Amino acid sequence: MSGFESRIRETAELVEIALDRFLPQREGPLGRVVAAMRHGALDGGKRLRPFLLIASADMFDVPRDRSVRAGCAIEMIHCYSLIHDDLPAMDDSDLRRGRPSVHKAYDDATAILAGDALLTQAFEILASKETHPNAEVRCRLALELARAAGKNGMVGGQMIDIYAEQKAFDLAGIEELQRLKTGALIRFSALAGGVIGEAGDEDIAALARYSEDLGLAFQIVDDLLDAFGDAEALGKPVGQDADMDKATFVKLLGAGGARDKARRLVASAKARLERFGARAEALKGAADFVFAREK
Ligand code: GRG
Repeated sequence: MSGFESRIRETAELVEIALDRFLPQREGPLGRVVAAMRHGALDGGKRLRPFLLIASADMFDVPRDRSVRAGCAIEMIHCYSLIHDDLPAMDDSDLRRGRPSVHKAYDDATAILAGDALLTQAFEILASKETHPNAEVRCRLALELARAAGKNGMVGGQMIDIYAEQKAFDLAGIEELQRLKTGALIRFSALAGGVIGEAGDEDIAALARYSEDLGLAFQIVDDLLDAFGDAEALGKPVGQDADMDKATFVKLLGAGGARDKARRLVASAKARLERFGARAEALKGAADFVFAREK
C-alpha cells in the first residue's frame, strides 16, 4: 500500500468511528430513521471529502478532534445527497457502495427522512462548540457549507442535471453544471480546512483554486468510470450516462480528450499548492489519487 493509500485509509477509519458515535442506534420508530442514516453513512465510500478537509486542516495544525468533526459534517451532506439521488424520483438506483440503496433497504419515505436528518445534523455539528471555540469560525463553516450544498451549489447542479437529460449541453454548460453539482462540496472540503485552521485569506484562496481544479478532474474521471469502469469495483451500475444519452465530458471530448483534460487539471491543482511547500504533500497525493482512482 502506498503512503497516500495508508493515509486516506487512516483518516477514513477516524471518520468511521466518529460517524458511528454521531449516530447511536435507537429503539422504536426513531430507531428506523437512525438505522437508515447509518446504512447510508457508515461502512462505505472513499471518504475523499473528509480526507481533503482533514489534510487541509493538518497544514494549519488543527487538532484532529476538531477537523474530524467537520469532516463528518461534510460526509453527512455527501451521504444525504447520495441517498436522495438514488431515489426513484431522481436516478432510481438500487445499488450504492455495493449495497442496496437506502430506499431499497427501507422505503422511500424513510430514505427521504434519513437524508434530511443527515443534512441537518451536519449543521448541528458545525454549530457546536466542540468543533471550534471561536463562534466566528463556526459561523463561517456553516455559511460556506450552506452555500456549497444549496441552490447555488449542489442542489442547483442537481436541478440543472435533471433538466440536462433532455437537453444537449456544450462543454461550458457541463463545466458549470459539474462545478455546482460535484465541485461545490469538494471546494468546501479543502477550503474548510483553512477556515477551521484560521488561515489567512491568501491561503484560503489558494485552497479554493486547488479544489476547483480537483473537483472538475474528479467529475471527468467519474464520467470515464461510468463509461469504462467496472460495476463491481464501483459498487454501483455503470453505463447510465450513455443509456440516458447524457452530455458528459466523455461524450463531448472522447475518452482520450477527457483523460487529457483531467490530467491537466490535476497538474494545475497541484501547482496551486506551491505556496504551502512540503506541508501540501497529502493534498497533492489526493489529486493524483483522484486521477488514478478505479472506484
Ligand atoms: C440529491 C440534492 C441532491 C444532490 C445529488 C452529488 C449528487 C447530487 C449526486 C450523486 C450522483 C453522482 C454519482 C455524481 C457524480 C459524482 C459523485 C458525487 C460521485 C460519488 O462520490 P464518491 O465517488 O462516492 O466520492 P463515495 O461512495 O466514495 O463516497
